[in-house]
Amino acid sequence: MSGKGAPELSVRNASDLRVAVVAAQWHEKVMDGLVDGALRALGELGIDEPTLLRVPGSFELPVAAKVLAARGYHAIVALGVVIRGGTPHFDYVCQGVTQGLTQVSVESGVPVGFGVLTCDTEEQALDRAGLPGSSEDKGHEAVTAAVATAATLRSVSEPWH
Ligand code: DLZ
Repeated sequence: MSGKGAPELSVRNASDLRVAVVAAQWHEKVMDGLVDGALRALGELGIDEPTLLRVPGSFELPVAAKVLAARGYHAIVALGVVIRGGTPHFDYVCQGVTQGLTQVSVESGVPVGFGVLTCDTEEQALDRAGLPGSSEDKGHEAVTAAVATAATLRSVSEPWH
């Protein structure tokens, strides 16, 4: 999948949103970049006190997102890195985390930003991690998408609340 065609999102009226970031711990250097990018994006949006939760691996992201959604957060951002190895484990973890996060988001109505890198090599992951020399900043992107969606959904629900 190419990153070409990504929109320039402008997010307004989001500084009072409660946002939680849940991050796996495999592949420390890549994760450091993703978490930094996510926190930087939140700071730029004026969201100064996000919750940051760490789980062991990407497979644990959906259950954590589900619990956070039930706690009343307006947006959740899931960060992880899965790198292909020589066994089918990669496919199971990728499928589990992708379907799990989709299910949490759709069933709870809480936007879940998908900041999970699924890469063939560590080099590909580093290139997307928002580190010096990276060409993409997926932690930052995932925050922007989740918060933009939460702000949009709030604007449509206001007349009824
Ligand atoms: C087991 C495993 C493997 C092989 N690879 C990764 C990975 O590349 N990235 C990641 O986030 N987690 C990995 N895990 C751990 C699983 O996500 C999960 O934590 C364990 O299977 C325990 O449930």
